[in-house]
Order: sequence, then structure tokens, then C-alpha cells
Amino acid sequence: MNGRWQGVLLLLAALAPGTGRAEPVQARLDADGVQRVEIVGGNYFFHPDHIVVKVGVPVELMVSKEPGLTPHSLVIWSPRMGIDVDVMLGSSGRVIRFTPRVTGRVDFSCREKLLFFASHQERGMTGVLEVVE
Ligand SMILES: [Cu+2]
Repeated sequence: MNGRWQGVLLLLAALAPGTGRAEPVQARLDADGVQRVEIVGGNYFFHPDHIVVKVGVPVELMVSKEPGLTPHSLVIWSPRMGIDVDVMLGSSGRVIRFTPRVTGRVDFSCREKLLFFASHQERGMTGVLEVVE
């Protein structure tokens, strides 16, 4: 393959829409015994969108949204895991605390939706919280 075609293929690869989620992000375990991770929401994503935490250890999510007028929220709901989060995101950020009771996976999403437009969740504003041993 000549260099010009290689360049075209690389360009196409760069322009192609993402086909999968980024690498999972493990919450960092701080010296005070709390595992912390920061999440930013925007149009229409969470970053990171795959978070891994340890079971039975307190979690603090530091959540915020990108600057802009579009409202965003974060919903994580798993009674089984002991997680019930439903908050609006602000640009200044806030802390959400919970302690996951059991291992497993739960989806999180944004519940916002403007009129007849597709919901943010439908536009891909979703993620996965994974609770591990
Ligand atoms: Cu949203």
C-alpha cells in the first residue's frame, strides 16, 4: 500500500464515530479510606463513562458539567447495590456519597430531555458503574 492511501485510511479511522467505550477508570483509594472519582457530563456524554469501584468501601463521586446552557443530570439507581443517585449537575461540582453493598454492574445516565427531541440518554449520555471485589 502506498503512503497516500495509508494516510487516507488513517484519516477515515480518525473520523469514524467511536464504536466502544473508553478504558474503565478505577476510582482512586485515598488515605482516608474513601474511593474517589471525578465525572464530567456534557453534550452528550459522561467522562469517564465506565467507572470501577470496590464493594463495601465508601465512594465519593465528584460530579460536574461542562460549561453551557444545556442542563444535565446523573441518575444511578440500584436498590440491590444500595445506590440511589438522582442529581442535577452544576458547573461548580458537587459530591455524591454512597457505599456499594454488592458487586455487579449498573448503568447510569442523564434524565434530561428537551421537548420532542431525543433524550440525552438516547443520544448516548450513559455510562456503567462496575462494583468489584
Ligand atoms: Cu444530559
